[in-house]
Amino acid sequence: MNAKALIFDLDGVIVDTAKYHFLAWKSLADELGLFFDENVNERLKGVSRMRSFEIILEVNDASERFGEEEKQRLIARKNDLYVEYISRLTPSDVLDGIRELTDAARERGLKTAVASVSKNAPAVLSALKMREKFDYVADAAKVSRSKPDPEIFLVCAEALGVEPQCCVGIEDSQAGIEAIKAAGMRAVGINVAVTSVEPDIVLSSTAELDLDKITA
Ligand code: B16
Ligand code: MG
Repeated sequence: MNAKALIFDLDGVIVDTAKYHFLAWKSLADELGLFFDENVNERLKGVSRMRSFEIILEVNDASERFGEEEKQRLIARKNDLYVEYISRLTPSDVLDGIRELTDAARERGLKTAVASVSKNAPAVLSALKMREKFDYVADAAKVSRSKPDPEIFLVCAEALGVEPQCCVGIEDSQAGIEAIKAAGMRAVGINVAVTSVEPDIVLSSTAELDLDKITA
């Protein structure tokens, strides 16, 4: 493979914010008397805020329980809880191997981008002091389709000026792996609970990321 770019997911790859999304959804679900556990949470990874809430409602046969305005109010509450958690992030929360990988990529002339559908991504990257490590960060507000649609990965490739087949995408979610493969890129999966599409390279943690291995 002639790799020219690395495209990183944020939540669960650069930092373990996936656990904060879980805790925030869990509080909201408990308040509303809705069932929510780690298995349901797995389906929310890489999925937009509203779609995540709709999945929780579907699992509970409660899709019709709230009107549009009420749903907006409830997901805003979930986000307030999430923002409270991420306000405590510091540079020491960057997952093992990520800084080393971005440095090695830059040294070797590879471009780097972040493909996160989280509207909180800029705040998270700035708390981690990681924004300057990437050539491009996708704007979640301008991406109309959540993963597993390939849109966000294709937007990153285009912004970097690199053909999708020369990009390596790194993800922790099944929806994200599907999005990378649908974009025509090589997929590296970090601890992915695989249900359909297999990543090209399977790793159990970010500490195993190695530039030679993932671009070979
Ligand atoms: P927000 P990623 C995704 O980020 C998360 O995996 C997903 O759980 C979350 O619902 C989504 O961002 C939206 O996040 O509510 O902060 O806008 O994995 O694409 O980095
Ligand atoms: Mg993720």
